[in-house]
Amino acid sequence: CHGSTVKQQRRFPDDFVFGAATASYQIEGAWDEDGKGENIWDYMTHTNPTVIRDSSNGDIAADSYHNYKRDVEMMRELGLDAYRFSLSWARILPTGMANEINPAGIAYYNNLINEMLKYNIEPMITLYHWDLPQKLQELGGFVNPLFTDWFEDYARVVFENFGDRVKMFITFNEPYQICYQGYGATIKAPILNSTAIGTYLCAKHLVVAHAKAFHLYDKEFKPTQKGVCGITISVNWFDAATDTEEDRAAAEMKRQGEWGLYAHPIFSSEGGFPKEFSEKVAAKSAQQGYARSRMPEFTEEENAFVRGASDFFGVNHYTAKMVSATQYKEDAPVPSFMDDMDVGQFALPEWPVGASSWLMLVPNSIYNTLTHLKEKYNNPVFYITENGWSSYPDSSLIDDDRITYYRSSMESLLNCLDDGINLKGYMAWSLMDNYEWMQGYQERFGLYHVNFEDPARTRTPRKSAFVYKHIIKNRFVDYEYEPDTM
Ligand code: PNW
Repeated sequence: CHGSTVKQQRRFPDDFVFGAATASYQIEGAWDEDGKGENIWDYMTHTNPTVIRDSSNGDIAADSYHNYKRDVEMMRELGLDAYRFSLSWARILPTGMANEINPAGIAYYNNLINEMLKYNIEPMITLYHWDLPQKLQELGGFVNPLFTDWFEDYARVVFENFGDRVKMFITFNEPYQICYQGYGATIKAPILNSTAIGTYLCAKHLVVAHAKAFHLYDKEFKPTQKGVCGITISVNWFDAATDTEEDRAAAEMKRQGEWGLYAHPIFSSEGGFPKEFSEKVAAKSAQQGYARSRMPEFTEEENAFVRGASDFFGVNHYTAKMVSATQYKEDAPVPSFMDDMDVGQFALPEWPVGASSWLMLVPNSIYNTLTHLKEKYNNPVFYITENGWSSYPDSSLIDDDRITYYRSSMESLLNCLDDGINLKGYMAWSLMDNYEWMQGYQERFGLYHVNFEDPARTRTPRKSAFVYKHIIKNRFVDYEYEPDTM
């Protein structure tokens, strides 16, 4: 029974941070305006448009470059405490290198930040959400060990220009999606498909680059700017299909391969890549005739540098899968990341599916995830930095399926808080419809609908926007609430 007068409502504390998230390439547009350089998504979508489901690109996207005041107005309409957005590296540093700073790029983000601060909305900056300057990709991008220096130089420019007003920095968004999907496969730019090697080189360099930016902030900026710096990793919940030892080991292998590669070096007490996974890759590499493991190790010095290098653990969480040692295995090439991991996965039939084939609503999966991470990594500070539901382009503004998903997430968050998990905030993905990467404009995650046919890119709140607003304002989930403006 949901009778709000009968049932005692569980509440979110007043200082719990509710927000929404976006990413530069997905919303900004203005791809070559005012001195912006080309990035790997500009390059890929222009030279190879058919890799995108609807052959579209982010040239204009939601045109937030010209609509930032409306974006902030939406944040105010929702009553957001915070807004998480990412910086376009090539808008700030057109060639990727820090020798040449584009003043128009700095001005755009200053305008956005200042507009938010007028209304007490806390800015959270992601330095890297997948749009690498193309010039750096031509030098190898993340598989070049010098990447760690380029990223540190870029981070310095960011802290120097925005750190006086921005108190929360996230270095990277979703290393697995960058390293496996982008370098190891053809699911994200730069579609390098270097599955057995590129994935792991990227993993190591990304983690070291993160640590360099963290230490730079910690030593040179934090003492005066007093903010925090962390990383966001996508962590879905992977449960063993059965209670057998084989399936439990398979689930652990899946967790190590998908997010442990990035979380373990930073958040575990021993550091380095996860033990079982790296031993497995080393053994397979030897078998396959490689002179050394395809997965690089961390030196003692690197390990110490990376370990503990984060003020918080940002978690992007969407869904869950069951993992099996024997069933649902797809044929994987040898050698490959998938062959290294060597497990099968499936979804339960009762889980509702969104417009994205991978996205199922799995009750309490946030709680299961954070409980696991809390145990494993000694109770760090957590933020859920993304969580959301996709619908089809022609779906109604009355998005009851998205409301069901968000309410289910809220219950899971409250379970976390009840259990003493150190969870400080939650960002909905997304503030508005945007360019959904390889799916183009065919999957919509917005609390606000965006009309991509309309040159003005008009934004209209969905029903879920009103429900989220009500939750933020009242700090509990009211199942009786029906917006009267729809
Ligand atoms: C995230 N998964 O990617 C990205 O950070 C966003 O840019 C993107 O728009 C959003 O989620 C929706 O796709 C993910 O399978 C994609 O768990 C898939 C998964 C996780 C994150």
